Amino acid sequence: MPVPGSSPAKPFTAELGFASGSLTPHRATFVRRLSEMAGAYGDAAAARAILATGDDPVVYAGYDGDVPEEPGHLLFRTTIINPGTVGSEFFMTRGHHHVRDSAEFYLGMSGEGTMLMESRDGEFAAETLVPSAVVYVPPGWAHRTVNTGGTPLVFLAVYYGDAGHDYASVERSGFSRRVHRGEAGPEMRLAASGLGGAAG
Ligand code: M6P
Ligand code: ZN
Repeated sequence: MPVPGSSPAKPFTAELGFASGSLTPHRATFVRRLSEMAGAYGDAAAARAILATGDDPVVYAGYDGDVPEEPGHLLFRTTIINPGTVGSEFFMTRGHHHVRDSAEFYLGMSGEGTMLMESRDGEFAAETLVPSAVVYVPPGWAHRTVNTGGTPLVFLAVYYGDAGHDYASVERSGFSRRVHRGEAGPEMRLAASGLGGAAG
């Protein structure tokens, strides 16, 4: 049954490039550079130092499936997070809540990473995102994805057409944990402040 108000859409098939993150066909592409999210990183001086060199690295980019952003549809988007760090903190997405609390799932396609998730009452969870892993984000959990490897982290995300992105709460207080490059590998550290309150 068609959902009232939704635009008519015909069945179609899209093709995923598991290594590149390409999506064919796609409705749009997006690119997120460091200058657009420098405040997300714990080490603000390290972010400023990178930008001061005149470099503005692409932290992540992706492709949107050709689906309307309307109730009843499922949006799907690939994301490619480049390898890298700001100070010792790994490259990551801005992270968001959905405007309308609703679930999402991620399929790992290439590379290795960690998904940080935090509920509205401050409960924290982390899941490993690797090829073939399907990570479920329940309604009401903010989510951020971190590339902990040395190659691009590529994944597919599927979410409701009317989920919406709410970045404000994450920008205000961040997540309670950050993922850093440690001597023996990735390390999860308590952030100075987070959605769940002060920690550390
Ligand atoms: C995934 C999905 C998208 C999201 C993207 C980048 O593909 O969760 O909805 O936009 O990651 O994350 P962010 O919007 O937090 O920068
Ligand atoms: Zn989401």
